Amino acid sequence: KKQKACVLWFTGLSGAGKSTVAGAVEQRLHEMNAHTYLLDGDNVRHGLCGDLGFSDEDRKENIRRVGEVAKLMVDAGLLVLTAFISPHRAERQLVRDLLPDAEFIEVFVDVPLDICEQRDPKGLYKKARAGEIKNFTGIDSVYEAPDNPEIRVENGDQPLSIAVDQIIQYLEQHGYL
Ligand code: GGZ
Repeated sequence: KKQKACVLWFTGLSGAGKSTVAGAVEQRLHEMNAHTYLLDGDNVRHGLCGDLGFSDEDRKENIRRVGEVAKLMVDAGLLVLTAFISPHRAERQLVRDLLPDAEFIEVFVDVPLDICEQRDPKGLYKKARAGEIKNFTGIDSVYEAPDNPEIRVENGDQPLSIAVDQIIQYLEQHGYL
């Protein structure tokens, strides 16, 4: 059976685990012989979006470019996973509008801010609180949670595998796999 191309658009706070969940989903998809590509800050913010920072305007352009690239990859038949904070509803909607309905799947990685801040894997929240980083999402820059995401996973205190199972199940039940 052939895979149906789509974008799994992960959104959530810094430290919510978007890249971790997306990476684990991708690994599971590979075991199922699916063809995928994971776009995240590591492979985008140095190259394609290397000229952009974290002002509202730059984030908007970041998300626009990622959306356009994801669309090209869907045209190429891939299951695309993207892991960006993408803090603004309006920009996520713009990406949604680039694609046919069934090809955009919004995945809200829902972790309360205080837990992200406790995790603080890169010490960025601490720097933001100290005023050393400006416009940090959740501190002095907005995060607008999705109202109606196709998938909402909790990645606070439950095992990663539960979130991964939930996403794989969604893809199977909706005929993507
Ligand atoms: C938010 C920032 C900032 C500011 C640097 N605000 O946890 P991380 O480190 O690895 O993920 C964050 C990443 C966010 O980049 P995105 O491309 O996902 O953002 S957006 O969708 O809003 O364009 C964080 C790091 O970059 N980082 N400065 N001010 N996150």
